[in-house]
Amino acid sequence: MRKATITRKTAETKIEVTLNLDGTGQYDNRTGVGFFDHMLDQLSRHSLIDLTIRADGDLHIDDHHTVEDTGIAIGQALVQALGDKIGIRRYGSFHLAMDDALLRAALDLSGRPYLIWNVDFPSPKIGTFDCELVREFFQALSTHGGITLHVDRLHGINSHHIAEASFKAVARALREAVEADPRMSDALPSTKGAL
Ligand SMILES: [Mn+2]
Repeated sequence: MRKATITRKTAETKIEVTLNLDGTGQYDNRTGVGFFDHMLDQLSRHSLIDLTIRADGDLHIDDHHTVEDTGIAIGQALVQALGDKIGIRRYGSFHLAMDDALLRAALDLSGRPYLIWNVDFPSPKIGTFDCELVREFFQALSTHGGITLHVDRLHGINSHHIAEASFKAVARALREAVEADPRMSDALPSTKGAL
């Protein structure tokens, strides 16, 4: 079973992530940051990766450590659940439209972290949530998940829609990349012999 649980504890946050790559998009995410929970729910729902997250972070400072460290823990859980990556599609991409927002995500589960983040927000905040933390989350996910990740905002005038469409676009791309490719059977999708 492609499942993993990661527990990560620092002086700033205590985070537990459980995920199942072969799930149905069931989620139970509680980080103490409402908008971020809403985004994590989208990530699960649209990737079909079951996701349970409990985060207890230093929110009296701000949301930064909690959001970043949750990204780290999800990335680590992905690596553990993917294991040897035998038989997966490896690549995924998606154009996601949400009202005014059009986001494109393209990713490679290459083991090589690389983030291209071409997403500007028209406002600095969504409610009390700092928009710049969306990039921090995906930077942490890319780095610790070993993911080459490109995200581009092609259109968008509403920050909530732009953020949400970015999570949904990455979710759909991730769904494709982690899936088993029936033509790949038990082969590794690389000519290098390792991913
Ligand atoms: Mn929403």
